[in-house]
Amino acid sequence: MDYHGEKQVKSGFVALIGPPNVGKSTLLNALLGQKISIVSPKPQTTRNKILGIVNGDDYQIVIIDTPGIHTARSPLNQGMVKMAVSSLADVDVIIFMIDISFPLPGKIIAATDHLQNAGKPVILLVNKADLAEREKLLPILDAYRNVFPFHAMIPISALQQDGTDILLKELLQLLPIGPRLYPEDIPTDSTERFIAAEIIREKIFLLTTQEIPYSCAVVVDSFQEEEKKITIHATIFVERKSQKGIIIGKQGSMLKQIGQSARLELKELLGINIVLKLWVKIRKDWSTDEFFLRELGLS
Ligand SMILES: Nc1nc2c(ncn2[C@@H]2O[C@H](COP(=O)(O)OP(=O)(O)OP(=O)(O)O)[C@@H](O)[C@H]2O)c(=O)[nH]1
Ligand SMILES: [Mg+2]
Repeated sequence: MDYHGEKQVKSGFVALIGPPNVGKSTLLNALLGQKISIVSPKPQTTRNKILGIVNGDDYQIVIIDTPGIHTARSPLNQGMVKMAVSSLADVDVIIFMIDISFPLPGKIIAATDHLQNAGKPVILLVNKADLAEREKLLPILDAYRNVFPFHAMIPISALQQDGTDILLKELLQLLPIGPRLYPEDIPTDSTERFIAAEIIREKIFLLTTQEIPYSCAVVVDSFQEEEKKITIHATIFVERKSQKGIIIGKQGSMLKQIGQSARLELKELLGINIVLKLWVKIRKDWSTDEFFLRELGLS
């Protein structure tokens, strides 16, 4: 207890960064024991910082999931990378995640500059260890040992929750002692509106191909809670007319599929019936429109 009577625990902020598609959001959800960050097999799924608050009896770890760091050209992607890098300034510990498709550090050398500049302890995670034989993992760790003085290097499987206990132990060693930073009963600071928009975006990532997921942004226009249901109106923004046709699909079939799977997941998540109304609008070149990107929290 401190003099305010608050229980002292291990508590602090941890940034989760790395290349796209390595499993950062999967890990955040695994540590939380519930899904708050969307996941897809396609790169650049996460666009914003997503905060997950992991509570234990004597710790509170606030983990910030971030967009994948890559060579970004478009304003949308540059905004995403900026968001990831900016998260490093305010944390106690950095987790740098790669997966086994990065056996050599060549592609991530540029990212180590950011780690160097941050001056924080960094834990390297080699994810998707379930896809590799044990003998393949040791040479990967050896190759990375030389590029940065990592505090620890841990092979894990975020999907199978293998190695996450070792990660937790390492994190607890590095975090300072203090009061909890957030109430114990909230897993995230994301609003239900934001999560609803994200889940719709995840279904677009899962159900469409090529450039379509990247040309879509989702905004929740209204979120009305009643006794027995929540009614959500949301707009899917696309950049061009042809994309609108694809999102709507033959006789509305694609939009129906997106709506149905988003609705089912939201019902499960929020524990209440969901009425979901989706609209598709063209907002020409929204991904280069600073004003709109700011509205999406991306600039
Ligand atoms: N086999 C295996 N697949 C995994 C593991 N962790 C994540 N995946 C898969 O990898 C893909 C990408 O996962 P995400 O969690 O979206 O990756 P991310 O790093 O957040 O990606 P961005 O948000 O695009 O940067 C998904 O298909 C996951 O199911 C793992 O430990 N093993
Ligand atoms: Mg992600």
